[in-house]
Amino acid sequence: MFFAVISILPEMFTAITEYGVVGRAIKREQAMIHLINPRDFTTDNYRRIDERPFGGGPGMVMMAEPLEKAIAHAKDLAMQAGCDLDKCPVVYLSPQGETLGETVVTQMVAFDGMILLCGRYEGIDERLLETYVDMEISIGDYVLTGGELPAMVLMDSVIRRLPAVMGDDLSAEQDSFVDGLLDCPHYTKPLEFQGKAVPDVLLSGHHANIAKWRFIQQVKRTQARRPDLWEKFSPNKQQLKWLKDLND
Ligand code: 4G4
Repeated sequence: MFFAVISILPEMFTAITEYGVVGRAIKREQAMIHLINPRDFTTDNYRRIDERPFGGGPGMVMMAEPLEKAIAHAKDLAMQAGCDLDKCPVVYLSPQGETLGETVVTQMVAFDGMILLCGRYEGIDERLLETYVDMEISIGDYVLTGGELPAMVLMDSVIRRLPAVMGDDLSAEQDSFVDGLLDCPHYTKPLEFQGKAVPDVLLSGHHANIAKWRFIQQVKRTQARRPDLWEKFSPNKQQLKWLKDLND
């Protein structure tokens, strides 16, 4: 999967490109992240990318022209990487966007790639956004100093869902939210910690009972913590049977 990130602080992205599962995916070329600094597309001696807002008021606004050139460069790179531009949307990370959830992430896993536009200051000139932005995404209802952290959150959530990255072992699909429920609890060594034992069923080696127990734990947690998710949950055949046993 292809990513081009347009940001005036490209160094921030080492947080994901050099570490952990995403860092490994990049080394293996399962995901590629191109960093594009709009400052490199300025023409003035000061390399200005921001200006005072028309109409006055506090703060600065990112100017359209360097960003337009940065987007054109990102699209060139996407095509060189073999992307169909219709499957490589320009995504703007902003507090005004659609909230990111596992449903949006699942849609994005099907793209060839994405061009992520990171705003700073008070945001970006509206005319650039109207012309070039295909999707506007928020990672939640809070304000940050820039779109860089949201862009990293988005890339992490998409890259960890690529089948090759998780070794095709379905562990990403079994996670919290992907199947519409919260995750079950997990246990490992030692057998006893702070006087607390590991639930017996997990030591039984009975795989069907373990699967059922984990599902029931997911249900109980979701009902207690996220009634909104429980309301929307639609069980498959097996899960329906387990729920019946629970209520009998
Ligand atoms: C666009 C407009 C995203 C981008 C204004 C970005 C929170 C999120 C930014 C701004 C962001 C989010 C500076 C307010 C950058 N903050 N919730 N900040 N601001 O996804």
